[in-house]
Amino acid sequence: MIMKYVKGDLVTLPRRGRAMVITDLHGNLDDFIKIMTLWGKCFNRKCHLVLTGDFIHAMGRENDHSIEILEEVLYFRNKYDNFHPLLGNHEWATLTKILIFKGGVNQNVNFEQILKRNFPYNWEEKLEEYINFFQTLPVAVKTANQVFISHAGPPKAVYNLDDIINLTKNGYINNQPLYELLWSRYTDINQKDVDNFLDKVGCRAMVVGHTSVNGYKLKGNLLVLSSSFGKGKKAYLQLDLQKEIIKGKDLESMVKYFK
Ligand SMILES: [Mn+2]
Repeated sequence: MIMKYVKGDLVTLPRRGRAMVITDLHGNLDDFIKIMTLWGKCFNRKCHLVLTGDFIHAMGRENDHSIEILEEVLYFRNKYDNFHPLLGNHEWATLTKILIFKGGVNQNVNFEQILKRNFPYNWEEKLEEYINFFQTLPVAVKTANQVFISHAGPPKAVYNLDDIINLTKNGYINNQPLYELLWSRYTDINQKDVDNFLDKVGCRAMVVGHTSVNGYKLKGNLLVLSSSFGKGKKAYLQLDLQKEIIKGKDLESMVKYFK
């Protein structure tokens, strides 16, 4: 495993090049292939690719390509130091074995069933392998131009960047800041909480997925993106790592749509 940019639970990106930020794939293989093709064209894979978690768990079993995506994500993470999958609440639920529902469907049961379908003889081993992999996933990215990227959030009880770097040291269960970083929705957070958090971690703007929007939604300094599973348009962020970012609005021109 190459961990050039990773310290504890945090990925730190330098003031150089670009980062593509992709949210919530939820087992959509067609979208994943589109993204990987796009990344291939982004300076020949020299751009950073950030997947902000929830690459697994679809609504129905027929179109759930979580396993195919997971195998690819594992492969690319081991091969490229600029490929950055992060932990989402669905990976968290799989590793903690805490039940999670989506569209009324028990996703843990669903995931076990697709594991059994793909690996009839060794599905339990594969599940352990995936759980071990999820435990290696960072929870956030901080860029040199002061952008914070995570699955959801921000969490309240975070006082400095070290709290993020050491976030999973307290375990995955009964860990309130981790829980909030993975589950808090922008609809339940006010702009003051976002700004307080950004202040503590030395950032100016924050990018999350987790809550479905029509492409993107900018709320103060918080940019919410839906790249695959969402409410219509599918958007990603083509983040210029050199540009000075002083507020959320500075990210807006870097939001791109999938054709
Ligand atoms: Mn989510």
